[in-house]
Amino acid sequence: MSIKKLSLYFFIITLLASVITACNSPLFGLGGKVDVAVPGIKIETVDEGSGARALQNGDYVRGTITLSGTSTDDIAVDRVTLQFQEGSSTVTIPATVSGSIWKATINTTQYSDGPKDFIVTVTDSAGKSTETRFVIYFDNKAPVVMFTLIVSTADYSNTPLWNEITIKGSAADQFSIRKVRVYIYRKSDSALVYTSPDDASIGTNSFSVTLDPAEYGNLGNLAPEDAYFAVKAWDRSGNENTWFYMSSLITALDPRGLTVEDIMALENGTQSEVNSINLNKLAGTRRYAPGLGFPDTQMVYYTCDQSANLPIITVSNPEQGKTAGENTISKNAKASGVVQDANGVALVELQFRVETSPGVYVESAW
Ligand SMILES: [Ca+2]
Ligand SMILES: [Ca+2]
Repeated sequence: MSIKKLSLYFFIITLLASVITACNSPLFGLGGKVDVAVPGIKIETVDEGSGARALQNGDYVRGTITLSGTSTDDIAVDRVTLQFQEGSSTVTIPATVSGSIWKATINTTQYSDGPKDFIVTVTDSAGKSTETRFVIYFDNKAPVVMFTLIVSTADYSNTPLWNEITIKGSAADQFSIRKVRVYIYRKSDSALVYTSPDDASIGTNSFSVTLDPAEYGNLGNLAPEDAYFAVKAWDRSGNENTWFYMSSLITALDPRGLTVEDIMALENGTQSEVNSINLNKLAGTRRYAPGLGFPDTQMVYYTCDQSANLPIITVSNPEQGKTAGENTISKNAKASGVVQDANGVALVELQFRVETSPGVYVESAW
């Protein structure tokens, strides 16, 4: 064997040895598969305790939430973590990973309300990572609602209420209001007689409803009747107010009154006093819907009395040209008249009485 041939063999052996050594290098995964791809991560749903729904970027959430999504990798996902800023510190929440699904549960009440920029990071078994970001708002504060007006539209009185009534008010939230509903209950049995539409058609930040007696249960139609009024507002994350305010009770504390935003500032503690009213004074004016265990003094009710809204009947003299005092009536006499009512007339019935002999009367049927 020549020297040249020997050196060639040596070179081949060296190359084979280096290939065998390379099999133990980190470039090769178990079973010989190479981890070449970065892992994938998706955020998909949020569950606030009533079932998972698709998470939209910029969603509003409250209470304890479970965020969930999928993670993928060519070899194996090692971990998924979520992070957001709380003031100047970073909150890190590890997700549980099961197959391709990851889940993380967060009690949002432990953090401040506001927008949270989430970074979700997935790391694979080779240490490669990918992140995705989204924003959700934590909102655990209920909206503030105030009635500014409950009056009879015709005369702007609120005792008694009759005919068309106008109900106005305003609502506020540190983020935004989703809907407002006005309720009217009969006081005698707390039966709900009116609920405003559930489609925000009555407005949100300021609301206004005008109702005919038929729309509020014909309350006070036969005899004066009391009615409770209540109002509820929902914010975007679903918080509801448990009490509401009356502007008239607040102006009784200070004639300058408060806007619904002032009330919110006092309730949320961003202001301690507005127009000489602090939270303690304000809390004394809170009012509640019936059925929550509060006494009448902490509810809002007015008397409804439709007697100011009776039909107006005008009957003409049946014997034209003669006064009623003449006490005579011809064979062809006709009684006619006019009935007027602001809300329309449902039925007109007539009865007459004839004196057949002195002191003896015969009445017609109705
Ligand atoms: Ca990988
Ligand atoms: Ca809120």
